[in-house]
Amino acid sequence: MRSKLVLHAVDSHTEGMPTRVITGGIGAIPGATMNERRLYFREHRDDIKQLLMNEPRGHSAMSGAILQPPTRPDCDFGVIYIEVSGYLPMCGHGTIGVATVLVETGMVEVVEPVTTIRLDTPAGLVVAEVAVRDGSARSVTLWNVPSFAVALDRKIELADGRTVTYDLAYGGNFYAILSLDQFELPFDRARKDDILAAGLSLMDAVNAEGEPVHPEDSSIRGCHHVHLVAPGSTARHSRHAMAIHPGWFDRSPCGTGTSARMAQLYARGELGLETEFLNESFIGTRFSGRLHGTTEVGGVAAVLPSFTGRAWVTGTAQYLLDPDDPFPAGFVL
Ligand code: PYC
Repeated sequence: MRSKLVLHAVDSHTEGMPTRVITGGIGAIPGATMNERRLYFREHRDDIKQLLMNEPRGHSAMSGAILQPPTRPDCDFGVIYIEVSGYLPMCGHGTIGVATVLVETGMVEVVEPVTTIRLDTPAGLVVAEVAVRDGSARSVTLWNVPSFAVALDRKIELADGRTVTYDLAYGGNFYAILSLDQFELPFDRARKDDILAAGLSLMDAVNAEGEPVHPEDSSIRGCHHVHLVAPGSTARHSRHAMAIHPGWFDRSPCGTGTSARMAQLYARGELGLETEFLNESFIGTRFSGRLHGTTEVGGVAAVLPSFTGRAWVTGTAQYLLDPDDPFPAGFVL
């Protein structure tokens, strides 16, 4: 057995969505902030992301997180999020996976009933409160970055000539949010290809009209997630399909999407502070969310969200790269 590298991983899933947590083999990435490290890794080490996320080691909906030493003194660990599709500023299901792995491997001091872990993410500070019983992580509540609505009731024409109305909100990533009804599609996994195509057509149109840009950090930009709200959803219990660039669905209820959705509902006057919001994924798994207060981000009115979900460790691995491997960066079919 020969290998050019050895990448240590603990694999997990959060409410159905995988997070491959890279615990060793990469070292500290250059950069004074976690976002600088994200951008450095994207430019100089994308081969490693591709190797870990693409087939044959990953798949077209693969997701992961690279543990880093923090760049800020008030944090325990830093995190770079990786996906088949790129490098997210923040990922909710991924952070629940990270916090669970840190507790269950003993990489942090485990305190019962709650272990608090402060995480330095490219989008900012995220605090994880892990409910621990008998040494096992039972659930994770994340205090996410401030989230905000960018626009409500925007009309846009799609490539097929259809005009739809959507809201745009930020919860660590930008989300276009609209009802699935506007595409005359049922909330049915048997129609997943049509639902995905609908989401991607809106994503293309939104970005063609002008990428959304974070008011404090212009490197956080673009709409790569479309939140298609199922019929019958309310401001207290919502179901959705989350279409993600370049063409897959979140299996989890999407933590940054839950935060964006709560910010949108708050901006619409439909969800108050300290009110439980249940968000259900396309496969029926749930996060429970809550807004705790208001703030502002670069002059934009924002809310302070948290959400709770659970992850399970699924395995450990050392990923290798044989010097003769014909697919050193993997492939996507
Ligand atoms: O949970 O924030 C999330 C997320 C983003 C993309 C996939 N999951």
